Amino acid sequence: MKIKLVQGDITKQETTAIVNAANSSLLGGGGVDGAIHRAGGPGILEACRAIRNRQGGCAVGEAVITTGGRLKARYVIHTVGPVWNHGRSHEAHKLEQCYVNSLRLAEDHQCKTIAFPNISTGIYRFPKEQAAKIAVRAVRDFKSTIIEEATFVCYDPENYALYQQELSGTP
Ligand code: AR6
Repeated sequence: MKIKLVQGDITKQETTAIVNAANSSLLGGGGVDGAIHRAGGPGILEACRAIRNRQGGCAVGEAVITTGGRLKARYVIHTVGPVWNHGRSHEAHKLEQCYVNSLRLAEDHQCKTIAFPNISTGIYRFPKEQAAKIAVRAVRDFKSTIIEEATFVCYDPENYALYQQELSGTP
């Protein structure tokens, strides 16, 4: 799996799937979640509500998949990152699970390309450097015969610089 890094807005990505940093309610919110629902239109929320009715939301570290609505991406994979609690609540493992479970869902749906935001590093306050290390390791270690390319989409320059550093290290 090739790994790419870009700085920008994930809603503009032309990958088969984009990942959303959602919350357990799946009903939308601020940050990248708000941006994805705004850009993708009401079809995404409608699909999220159907999932809620079926399974009652989404647990931390888990992921669900919906239409991409009006986005260029065919799918949105909604994953719920951990709220940073000073490392006391297995946040590192939960964050890793977000990446792994999103990649598994992408494979189940035959996605060739996927784009990730920097899950949990906004409103959920996960330390950015540690989050970047976890994200890069989880994606590098994931061996796929279906997904050809994973893109990290960094919105803020601080995350972009951290990912540049992390990705320039030995694979
Ligand atoms: N494209 C890519 N990345 C973005 C964009 C965008 N358009 N907008 C923000 N980011 P956050 P969290 C980056 O707060 O910390 C929501 O209310 C941002 O710079 O969106 O996982 C949910 O509903 C940051 O690096 O997600 C949850 O309640 C990263 O996305 C809660 O926030 C994640 O920041 C989830 O918090």
